[in-house]
Amino acid sequence: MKVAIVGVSGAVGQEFLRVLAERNFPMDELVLFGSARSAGRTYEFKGKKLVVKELKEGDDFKDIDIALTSAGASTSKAFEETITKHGTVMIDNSSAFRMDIDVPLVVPEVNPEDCKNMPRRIIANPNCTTIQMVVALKAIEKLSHITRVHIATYQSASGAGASGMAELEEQTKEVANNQDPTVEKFQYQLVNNVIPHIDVFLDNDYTKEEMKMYNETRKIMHSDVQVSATAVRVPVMRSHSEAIWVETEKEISVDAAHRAFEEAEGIVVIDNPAEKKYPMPLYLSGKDEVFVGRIRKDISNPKGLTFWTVSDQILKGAALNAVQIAEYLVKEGIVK
Ligand code: 2RA
Repeated sequence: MKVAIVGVSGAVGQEFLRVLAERNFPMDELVLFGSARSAGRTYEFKGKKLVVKELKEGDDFKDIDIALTSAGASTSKAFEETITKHGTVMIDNSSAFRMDIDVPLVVPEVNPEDCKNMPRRIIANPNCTTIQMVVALKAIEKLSHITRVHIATYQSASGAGASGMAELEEQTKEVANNQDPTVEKFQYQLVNNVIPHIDVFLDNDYTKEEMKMYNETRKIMHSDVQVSATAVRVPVMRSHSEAIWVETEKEISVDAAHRAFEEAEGIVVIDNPAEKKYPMPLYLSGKDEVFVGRIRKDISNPKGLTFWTVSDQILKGAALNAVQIAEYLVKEGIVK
């Protein structure tokens, strides 16, 4: 089994290295690809130094079984042919192919079987906010069909990559020293602020980020569920939080919801308000799971529930989900 990482120098690319090593992914060789700027850099993997090769058209992917790609949508589109033409399965973390009808969009806890139909040898990794949400929604859907979801996201700086995290760190120091904060990656100062604007605004006055949650959730869950999101950037380093309201066909009790979350794959419940126990990004970054708390009836809707989720955007929101897809492909013998 030969695996490639494309975009290894980025925040998600670096997390691919860590997750593959930590989960001891079964492979004989790992090849690293990056831009001309990254070519020649070395990264350690399981005690060996690997040199980054420049991603170029040609036959570099001839013997590669799985390529984990996270180098931006334009790069994924430009190199689709180069990566897949010899049969390599491209598990792509960018937004390039997510809504293509012939590309499965997969969260292993929710719709793993969709991996079995990949005519273009591409499997798309959903947007980070969608991944953590559908892991939680899956538990509720098993109890009763979800007809409507409202979400408010509290998205960390890591969603804007390593440079986003660096800018938050820089602003924190500058503001502490009464200096004008550096504002390049985000629309405004992020420290002591929240910004209700992630990606570009569309004609319906939702942002592209918010419409990803509508479109991707319906594709992954094979559902007509109605979804309305407000995506907000908050001064947190690397975990996204989400306040979620669901409406279901049948009324669901809080106890039933609690049990469903407790029993669900990939979820850890932290929910004891009396003891001030609820998920918080500061304490859960670097962990694999989706954390669920504040589970309660939606007092405005007899068929409504509301709850809070936290998950590491770079891990389950990107690198871990992609590696879990690769693990599924190997377990099912889809890639040998
Ligand atoms: C963000 N979900 O948080 C987007 C891209 N990772 O910025």
